[in-house]
Amino acid sequence: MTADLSALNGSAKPESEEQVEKKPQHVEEEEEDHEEEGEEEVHEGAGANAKKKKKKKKPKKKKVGLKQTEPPTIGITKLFPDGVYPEGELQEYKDDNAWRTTSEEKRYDERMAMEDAETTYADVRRGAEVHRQVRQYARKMIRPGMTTTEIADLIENGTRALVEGDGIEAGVGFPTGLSLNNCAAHYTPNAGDTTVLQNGDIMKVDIGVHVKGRIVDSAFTLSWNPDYEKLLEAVQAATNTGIREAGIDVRLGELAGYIQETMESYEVEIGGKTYPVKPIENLSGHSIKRYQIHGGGKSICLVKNDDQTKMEEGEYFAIETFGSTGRGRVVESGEVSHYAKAADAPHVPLRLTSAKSLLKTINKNFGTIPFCRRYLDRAGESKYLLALNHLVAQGVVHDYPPLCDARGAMTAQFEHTILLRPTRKEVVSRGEDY
Ligand code: HZT
Ligand code: MN
Ligand code: MN
Repeated sequence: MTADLSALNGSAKPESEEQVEKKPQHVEEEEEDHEEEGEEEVHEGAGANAKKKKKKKKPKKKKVGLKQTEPPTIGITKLFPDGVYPEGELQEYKDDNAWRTTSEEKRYDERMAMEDAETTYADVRRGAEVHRQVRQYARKMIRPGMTTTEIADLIENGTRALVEGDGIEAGVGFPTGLSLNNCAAHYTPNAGDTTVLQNGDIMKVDIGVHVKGRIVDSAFTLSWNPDYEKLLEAVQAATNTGIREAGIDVRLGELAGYIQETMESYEVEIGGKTYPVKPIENLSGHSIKRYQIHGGGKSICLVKNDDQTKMEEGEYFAIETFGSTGRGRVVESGEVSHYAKAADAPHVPLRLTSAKSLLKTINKNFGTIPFCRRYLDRAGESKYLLALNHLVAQGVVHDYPPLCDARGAMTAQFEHTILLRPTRKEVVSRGEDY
């Protein structure tokens, strides 16, 4: 496997000094008989003086900081009991926007945004920490010979445990994408799928986590064939270009050009044949709104275009790029697994009783969060396909078929969720792995 497995405890990479100070203190299993730091006692100390006389010696109650288990089972709120989750990587705005970081006005805007931070920044960071820990475990466990169903279960069970939810309040943010080889996106197994991961496969692992509708959308690619390493490198570099060049007032068409330039600066040799790396021209990154994976309607294409739309302060984006050794275009192909209730679902009177009933299940369990057939199965639904297809035909639910390049093409993807804060950009899902 080409991935770097050196990630330590699933925390964000400490980039800034502030972050180093905030490094999670609760992931190490430590017996604090001797608590000279007294860090855990903030709640009972009434200021600096109280802290000094740390005399009360606990009667033999050995305090144990919690450490994540394998498989991951401990909720993130238990690992960060103070409710302060690690910030993602911070990047300063560039060029015309360099002033924002120090601007008095923008610092004020940031404090104002922070007011509702308990709700926004904290929620998205909690989801991001779940994402880092789940994917770290996934990278460690996934190996050829496993079925895609086993892989999806491992990731989704981990997510549900760590995010402490399985529905609208918190849970899986969208079906786990496990697209293989020429397929770039939106494959996850349906019930009965016996697909086994092969040694020569290249798998896009796209994981979603949400806390109160704040979806963290981040993906990486795994392969066990050294021939694909350069392809992965090209696509990771292109995604990092997209992240670096993103910013307030940046035009989406220009941003696409930078992504394209990075991707096309690579060529790869696979099985003795050289291929240019092509950005997949009909896939894109996207803005994210609460409970809407593509809310806000902005798309970041992978090929330069004349879209003059600008990124704006406060917006969330999934920066994702896809590279291919094939045509660099995907078509819908294969059995559908992914669905989502339309955010702007028309209120149509449903003739079909089964469709009405299924829609109730969807409303109750997912709202507008994307789901897949496996999630309907575990919600207790069965023989729902006719009803589901009816909801799709009525425009109440959207389907998202697998998206695949030509046969024989190899595709890779990397993706992060970023937040355009007033003073700086936060790569919320960044970790030590990618
Ligand atoms: C749709 C359905 C899902 C959003 C991108 C994506 C996975 O291709 C505008 C631009 C999950 C996500 C989505 F179940 N899609 N990111 N991660 N897929 S998209 C899109 O439909 S809409 C890209
Ligand atoms: Mn994704
Ligand atoms: Mn996405």
